[in-house]
Amino acid sequence: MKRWYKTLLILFAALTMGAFVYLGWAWFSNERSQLTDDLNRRARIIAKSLNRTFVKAIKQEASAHDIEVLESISEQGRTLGYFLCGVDGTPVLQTMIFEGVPYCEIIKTERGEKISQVENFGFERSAGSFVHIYSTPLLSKDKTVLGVAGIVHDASYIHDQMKTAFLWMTLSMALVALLISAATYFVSRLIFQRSVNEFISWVKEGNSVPKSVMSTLSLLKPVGREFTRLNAKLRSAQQTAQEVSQSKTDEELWTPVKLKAHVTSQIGEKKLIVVSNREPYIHTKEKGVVHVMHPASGLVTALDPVLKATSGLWIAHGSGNADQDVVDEENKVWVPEKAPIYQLKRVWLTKQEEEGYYYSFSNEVLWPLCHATHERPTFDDSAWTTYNRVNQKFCNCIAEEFSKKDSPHILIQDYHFSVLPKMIREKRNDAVIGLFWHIPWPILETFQICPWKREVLQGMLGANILGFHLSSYCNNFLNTVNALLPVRIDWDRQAIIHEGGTTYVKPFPISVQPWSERNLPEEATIQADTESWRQQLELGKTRLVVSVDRLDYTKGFSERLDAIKRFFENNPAYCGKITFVHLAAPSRTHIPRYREFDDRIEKKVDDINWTFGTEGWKPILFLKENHPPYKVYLFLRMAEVCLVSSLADGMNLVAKEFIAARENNDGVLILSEFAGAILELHDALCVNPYACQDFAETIRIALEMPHAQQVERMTRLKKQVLTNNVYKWASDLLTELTHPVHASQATATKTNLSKRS
Ligand code: GDG
Repeated sequence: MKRWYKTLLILFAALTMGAFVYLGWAWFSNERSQLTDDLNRRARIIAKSLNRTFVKAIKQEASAHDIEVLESISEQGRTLGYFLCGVDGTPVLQTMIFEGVPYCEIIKTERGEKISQVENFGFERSAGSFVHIYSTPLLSKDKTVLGVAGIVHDASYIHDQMKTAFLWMTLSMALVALLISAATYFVSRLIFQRSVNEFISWVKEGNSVPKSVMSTLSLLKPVGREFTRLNAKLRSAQQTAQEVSQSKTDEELWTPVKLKAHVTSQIGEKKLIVVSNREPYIHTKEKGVVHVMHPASGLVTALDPVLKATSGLWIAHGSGNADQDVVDEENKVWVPEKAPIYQLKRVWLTKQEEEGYYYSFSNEVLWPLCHATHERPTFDDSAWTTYNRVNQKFCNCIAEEFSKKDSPHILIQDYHFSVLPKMIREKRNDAVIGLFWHIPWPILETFQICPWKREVLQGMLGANILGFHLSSYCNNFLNTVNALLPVRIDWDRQAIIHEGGTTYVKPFPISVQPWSERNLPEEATIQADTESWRQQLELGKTRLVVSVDRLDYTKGFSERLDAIKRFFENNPAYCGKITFVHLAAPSRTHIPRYREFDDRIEKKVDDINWTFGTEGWKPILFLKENHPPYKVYLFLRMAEVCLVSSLADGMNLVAKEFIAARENNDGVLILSEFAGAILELHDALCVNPYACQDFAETIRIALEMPHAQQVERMTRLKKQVLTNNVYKWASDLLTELTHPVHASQATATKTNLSKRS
């Protein structure tokens, strides 16, 4: 039932009650005033008819007959008597003892002066009975006040009648109130019962209480919310315990189960908040049906189990076209849908905010600046302003989650949020904040062209921990900060000591999730699908060289194509025998630079295919679309060689995914010396993508490498990748974040500050 309907019902009951009370009171007042009016009228008639006699009496000119007439009024019905007061307010003549006659008072103030006729009346208690008193000034012919005449009536019958009426009214109102309350109660019960039953059945089934049910029960909402939270925690703990007891994996190997157990022991009851631009679950709507999409991203893969283990909160930009439809009033949705364990809180951005913060400042300033691939950043003041505004928006959203008791633990992802750590620190000084930077950090000379370099650095220093993939990026960052800000660097501990505290800068090389965990089909199906793709793409018996990248200028597409062209020029015998397959995912197509880049690459591919292609053979298959992860896996398995030609790359996950996909431990990885992964993958063939001739020659060497050598190298590479997988990365990062040093530092700064204040 809608909330407004419930409110309306209660309002109706309250209004009806109010109306009854009002009507009862109006009737009561009306009765009373009618009876009073009767008495007033009667007293006025008597006073008028005796006026001459009263005047005579007050002037002490009354005859015995006059006195007799006056005294006889006490014998008439309810009239008890009269009184006369002089101009000084003292009684002159009276038929009954009547103490404290306030009705003579007016005369005192108007002594001897001319006034207009003023009546006075009221009820008094006299000698235990209830009387009505009417008084009126006695005037001479020239309107001079001579005194006051008063008529006294027995009013106890009014008192009795009103008492009885009041009793009846109270009784009947109590009855009406009882009836209305009973009716409201039964109607409410009737209406709410279904929702309560539904609520109870959700509780019994152990699921989270859905929004539809919650919204019908505003009174039970806090209970429902608390229940959902506890249930998620319980589910998470149950799942972890079950998985730990079932897992028989190698002690050395990091698995989601081991990560969960580790994180639980590290973080305990504390709530972990992860912040990223990209959300881990996207709700989309097609023909009115809502689907949940789990984006293929290393970051999501690594942090999803962490959130599941802690039953924490993930805050991200809500980008799906059905995202708004599924969230509650706090913009949160429980995920995963079938067995909710943690909450995803969505931040909504306007087109203008997305344009300035994401496309412009993040991807047209920080992305080219940090990759330093000779692409000039586009500095734009308004984009910087919007970037800050959006970071502040995320900060406010995070602050809504702070509990008074515990220091919040916040793990921020990537260059979209460089100024967020400082903003959070300003709101909550005891927060423990980590920022992981997924792209390289350039040398000082490159970074310092940024007009807002100090603001970016100061923003980042709000974090307790700054993570990069490589030590070299950490060193570049330390050098940059050292040169641009008034700080002290502790080079041994890789720490920056600044006015806000200490920020540690450490390397955490990211990695991949084993393919076996990604819901792959049976081996027979994989084989059949491989064959089907070969037929579909008319690959015949050609050998495959694969590349998988987002269509981004940093990935070295152009240089790779130059090397392929040179390879065919140098080795014409390979024509018709090798096919280079590019799985290219369109990326940031809203940015003109990216659209122009796409066009240039397509033209280059066309040129090579035109130059070397023959009837039935294309040297390059440029497959431009968002390929499903299973297809990526099939091609990484199908190919003999994988080409990664990044001009600059924080790590490069594709290189590691290729290694992880090699079922038979064969195949060759050609890896750019400018990809972060090169530091771990020593058995890859290293190339400088700018050196066209060497690159082309390396392709030939890879294609001609003896099988035994391939296996020897690939076995070592695989051990490296599987041991240092994405779960190890997440565990190292969280261990550092939850390290007691950071929590104690945060508390110490807080104590110092409060002492100062
Ligand atoms: C940033 C840093 C760092 C690619 N095409 C498709 C597809 N992919 C998947 C790959 C891989 C991921 O996207 C790309 O990861 P990379 O590491 O290669 O590159 P970036 O996107 O630039 O990532 C990078 C990374 O963050 C992690 O820190 O390594 O240096 O630049 O997983 O398989 N996936 C699907 N369809 C595609 O068409 N499903």
